Amino acid sequence: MATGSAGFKVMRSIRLFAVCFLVGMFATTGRGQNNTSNSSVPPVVNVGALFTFNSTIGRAATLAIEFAVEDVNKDASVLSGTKLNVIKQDTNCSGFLGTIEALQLMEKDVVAIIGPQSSGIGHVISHVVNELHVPLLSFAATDPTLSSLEYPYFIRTIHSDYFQMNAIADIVQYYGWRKVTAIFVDDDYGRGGISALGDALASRRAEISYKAAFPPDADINMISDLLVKVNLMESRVFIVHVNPDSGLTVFSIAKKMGMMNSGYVWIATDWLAAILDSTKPVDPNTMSLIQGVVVLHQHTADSDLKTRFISRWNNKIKSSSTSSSLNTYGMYAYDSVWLVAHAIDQFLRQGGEIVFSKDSRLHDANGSTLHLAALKGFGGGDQLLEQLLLANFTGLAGHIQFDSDRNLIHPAYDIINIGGTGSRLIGYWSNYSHLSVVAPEILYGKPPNISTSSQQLYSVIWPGETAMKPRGWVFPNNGKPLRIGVPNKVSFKQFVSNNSGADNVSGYCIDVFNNAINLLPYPVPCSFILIGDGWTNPNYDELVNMVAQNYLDATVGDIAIVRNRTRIVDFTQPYAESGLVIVAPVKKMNSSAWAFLKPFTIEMWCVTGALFLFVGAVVWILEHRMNQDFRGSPRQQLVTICWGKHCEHPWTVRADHLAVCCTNYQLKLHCEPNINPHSSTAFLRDRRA
Ligand SMILES: *C1O[C@H](CO)[C@@H](O)[C@H](O)[C@H]1NC(C)=O
Ligand SMILES: *[C@@H]1O[C@H](CO)[C@@H](O)[C@H](O)[C@H]1NC(C)=O
Ligand SMILES: *[C@@H]1O[C@H](CO)[C@@H](O)[C@H](O)[C@H]1NC(C)=O
Ligand SMILES: *[C@@H]1O[C@H](CO)[C@@H](O)[C@H](O)[C@H]1NC(C)=O
Ligand SMILES: *[C@@H]1O[C@H](CO)[C@@H](O)[C@H](O)[C@H]1NC(C)=O
Ligand SMILES: *[C@@H]1O[C@H](CO)[C@@H](O)[C@H](O)[C@H]1NC(C)=O
Ligand SMILES: *[C@@H]1O[C@H](CO)[C@@H](O)[C@H](O)[C@H]1NC(C)=O
Ligand SMILES: *[C@@H]1O[C@H](CO)[C@@H](O)[C@H](O)[C@H]1NC(C)=O
Ligand SMILES: *[C@@H]1O[C@H](CO)[C@@H](O)[C@H](O)[C@H]1NC(C)=O
Ligand SMILES: *[C@@H]1O[C@H](CO)[C@@H](O)[C@H](O)[C@H]1NC(C)=O
Ligand SMILES: *[C@@H]1O[C@H](CO)[C@@H](O)[C@H](O)[C@H]1NC(C)=O
Ligand SMILES: *[C@@H]1O[C@H](CO)[C@@H](O)[C@H](O)[C@H]1NC(C)=O
Repeated sequence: MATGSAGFKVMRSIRLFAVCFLVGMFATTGRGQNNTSNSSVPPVVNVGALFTFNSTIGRAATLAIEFAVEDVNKDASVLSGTKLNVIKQDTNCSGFLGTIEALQLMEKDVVAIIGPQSSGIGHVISHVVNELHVPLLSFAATDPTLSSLEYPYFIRTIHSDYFQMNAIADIVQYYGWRKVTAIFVDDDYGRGGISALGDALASRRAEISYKAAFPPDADINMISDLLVKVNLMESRVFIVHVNPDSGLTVFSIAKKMGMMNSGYVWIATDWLAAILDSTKPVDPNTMSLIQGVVVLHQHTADSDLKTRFISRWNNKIKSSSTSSSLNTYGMYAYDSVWLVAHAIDQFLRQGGEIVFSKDSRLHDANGSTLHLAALKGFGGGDQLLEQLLLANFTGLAGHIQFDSDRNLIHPAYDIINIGGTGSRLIGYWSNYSHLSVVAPEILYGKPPNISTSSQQLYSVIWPGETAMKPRGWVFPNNGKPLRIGVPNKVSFKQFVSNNSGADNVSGYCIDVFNNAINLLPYPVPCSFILIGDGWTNPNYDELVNMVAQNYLDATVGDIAIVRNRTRIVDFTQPYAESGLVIVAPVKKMNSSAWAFLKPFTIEMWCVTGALFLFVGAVVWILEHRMNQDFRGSPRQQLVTICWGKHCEHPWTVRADHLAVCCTNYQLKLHCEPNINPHSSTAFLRDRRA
């Protein structure tokens, strides 16, 4: 049964329980059909439209759909001979009503439904349309979990929040934040979007550290309680993904709580852009709430069509006071009508017939008063769906075409920074090249470049009128300063000493500590607590124990790092290095003139002397037969052995001696008898020359 698992999804919404039962009844595999109509070119084609009229999105959609129907019926090339008739139903922001009204539309021979606006209703009636083969074209249900695999008759004519959340994750990554807090409305739209955000952040090694969800009908107290909780958390990057119709409440409460000041980062999804687009000029009170917020806005390419449409829209709303300004949802609603018109046109051209059949299993025989038998399936649903997915035309919001995953091609967002009474475009995000300051239409002509170095945004003025990028988080012990124990010493006050009050300590240790704290990229509030009575030095083991027992968060002082202390607390690197020291008893030594002999023992000196004579003897043996210098009386020869050749300048003689030993007779330092020692030059001469 197709709805076995799908029924489970519906159960998410308790309010829709009754509907869930009803949907279960449609679920069958085979259907008994009865053709009721068989005319090849019908004079009228009915299309349903399902949204909340009195909502930010709905007000724009109402007029956009009205314009679109007018244009389609005027255009002779599309649906010639057939009138497109849109039957609108108001879901009034209610999942229950929305579902009932969707069922009512099915009784009215609609070939497709434009809507629903709400992702929650989208989930429920997707089951119904799957059975009745009526395609749903939602221009506002952005929940990424409304996937085409589970709901083949659901087509999203707007970009899925999957892309928007990837855009936010790229912004978070661009600014180097690691943790964000998500504030969202706890319905299918909110949960689906935030779950996509979690996935997108995870792939960029960031995370949602806290998910703050509030129910769709939350009152001011609930939201302020939630923001109080959020404010105690570590992250200062808030992603707000709520409904346009209640979203500004979050900001007005945040502003009251001082959460729109410097240090905070607020990123809003396109709901805020829809509000700003819809109310022009924007109320200055609203603008004052959202200073410094970064907003995503569905990117729509500029075109003549768009320009003409906007001026037509503005002319229209001048004459009728109730309508809103055009927002992107209105553009997508307009394009959805055209999409349906093109598809029906193709469907009829290919010989398709608009035939409705009753589901034989929906008889009211067993006493039900729900008139379920009135629900009719569209016989040509498959072919129409096929035509819808083959769409290829340029609409108001850009090129309308679906990729193999049934997503609209070229998802892109404008990134806007609110400041003063207006907003500033700081860049674009596109699925193609991610963050960039160049419009996506230009980028599509170039090879995609998503390298980190190519990501670029213009500077942002953050909340609190600062251009400096907020750090994005605070010390988690928010508000409570760290308790730092300081020994109240009597001796060695240079290390630590109390000045006059308990909070005023000074000394070398405190200076080191303060400098280290200042090097941290975030402020850490500390309070110093003096330990000890000031009459005797405190017991440092007790001081260390206080940290271990969590009475203190840390302690600062001239505390020695010893083994049993390291077992219970962590120490910093020592700032006064004593090194590894071995203490040994000192032997008294009497100093004398012979102290210079101390380095070597007597035996060592003897060996050194013997070697001296031995080398001389070896040299004499080798030399005396051929070298004149080694001849003469025995006394002369003895001097030569011990001292080298007798010469006026003793240095040159020694050099001679060494040269002979080392260079195997090749070179000889020649001794000049009459040289002046200050300008002496030694000649190197090849002996054999
Ligand atoms: C439907 O149209 C076909 C021709 O296209 C015709 O043969 C058939 O009789 C029609 N059926 C009804 C019920 O009108
Ligand atoms: C279609 O319905 C009519 C009565 O409305 C009935 O006579 C006919 O047999 C049905 N045809 C089929 C194929 O069920
Ligand atoms: C319904 O009409 C279509 C053509 O319009 C035809 O192919 C189909 O067999 C008919 N179904 C029944 C049950 O008569
Ligand atoms: C639309 O809703 C607002 C509150 O959301 C309400 O004040 C207003 O009266 C409603 N307008 C209509 C026409 O129902
Ligand atoms: C929409 O719902 C609200 C309460 O949720 C109700 O006050 C209002 O009358 C409803 N509007 C319509 C047109 O049903
Ligand atoms: C109505 O009830 C009878 C017996 O209670 C059952 O056989 C029949 O299938 C039911 N019909 C429908 C449409 O549920
Ligand atoms: C879409 O239409 C354009 C011309 O308008 C054509 O060049 C392009 O190939 C079409 N794309 C597809 C996928 O059919
Ligand atoms: C988005 O980009 C990814 C990878 O770059 C690509 O696989 C996907 O098809 C794109 N989606 C759309 C809708 O363009
Ligand atoms: C992407 O952009 C960066 C910086 O603009 C550039 O250095 C790099 O070569 C580009 N890569 C490609 C593939 O174009
Ligand atoms: C701080 O030291 C001063 C003397 O320098 C002493 O009078 C005072 O009582 C000490 N304060 C504390 C809290 O021990
Ligand atoms: C701490 O004491 C010094 C002088 O001993 C004084 O200049 C300084 O203002 C004091 N600081 C605080 C915070 O009391
Ligand atoms: C560390 O050892 C000393 C002496 O052995 C002892 O007095 C002290 O209590 C011990 N300290 C800790 C924290 O165990």
